[in-house]
Amino acid sequence: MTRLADPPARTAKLYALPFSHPSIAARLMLERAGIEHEVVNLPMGLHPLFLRKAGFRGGTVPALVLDDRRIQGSLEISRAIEARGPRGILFPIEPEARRRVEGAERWAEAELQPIPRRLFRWALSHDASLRGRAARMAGFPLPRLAGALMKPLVARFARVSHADDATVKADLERLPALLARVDAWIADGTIGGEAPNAADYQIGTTIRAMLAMDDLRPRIEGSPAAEMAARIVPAYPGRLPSVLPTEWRARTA
Ligand SMILES: N[C@@H](CCC(=O)N[C@@H](CS)C(=O)NCC(=O)O)C(=O)O
Repeated sequence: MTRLADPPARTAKLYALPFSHPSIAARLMLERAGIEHEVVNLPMGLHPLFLRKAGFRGGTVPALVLDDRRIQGSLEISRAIEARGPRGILFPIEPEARRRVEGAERWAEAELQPIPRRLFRWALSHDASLRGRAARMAGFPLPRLAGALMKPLVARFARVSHADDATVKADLERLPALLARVDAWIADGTIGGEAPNAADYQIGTTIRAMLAMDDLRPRIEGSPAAEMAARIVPAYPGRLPSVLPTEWRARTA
């Protein structure tokens, strides 16, 4: 009997935003696992509409179509890639080591990942010229007009991520303790090893996003976390100029 050839594996499709650190994490994990993929960069601000149209339930990137399944969220994506194999590509095979990497990844997604997003959204909601620049970088025609139209959208996104003065100030207060935790994981080998794991991608891309922000970089550069992040993402797409009031910035020093 003639055996039908396996159908060709379909190219995975990653829906992303160019400056989105979890989107960059998802792309790097696909590359690490050698999964052929296409990246679809969505227009910032309108991305939830495009995601719904593409059949996703939620409105956030990264969102991935892999083997005809829709997977949304960086934690779900790392697990789907690991499950597809090769085994051990993103999580250690040894159970205790895996538990530590999962814990670090989960913590980083919940505690660390929102910090650069919140600062970026706070900045966008306070600075019209930045909105214009972001619109231009996102490829909108007529960036000044797009920047103006973005104002209500930015206000909405700032609200959902609690990008208000009190929360951004609290993030700045917490930053040294959060970074110390990352440095401790590098020291004990949970992350920062020769072969990056899922927590390296989650943490490294977030720290790299922070290093691209002029208000945060001075507090991070020179640390083991900064060195690890630069290895995970050698060049970050974009840079956020200093936006914080001077007296807030002093809190990170
Ligand atoms: N924590 C989730 C969510 C990621 C997330 O919030 N992504 C942002 C871009 S960095 C987004 O798409 N936000 C849209 C929204 O807040 O509606 C993950 O790791 O995938």
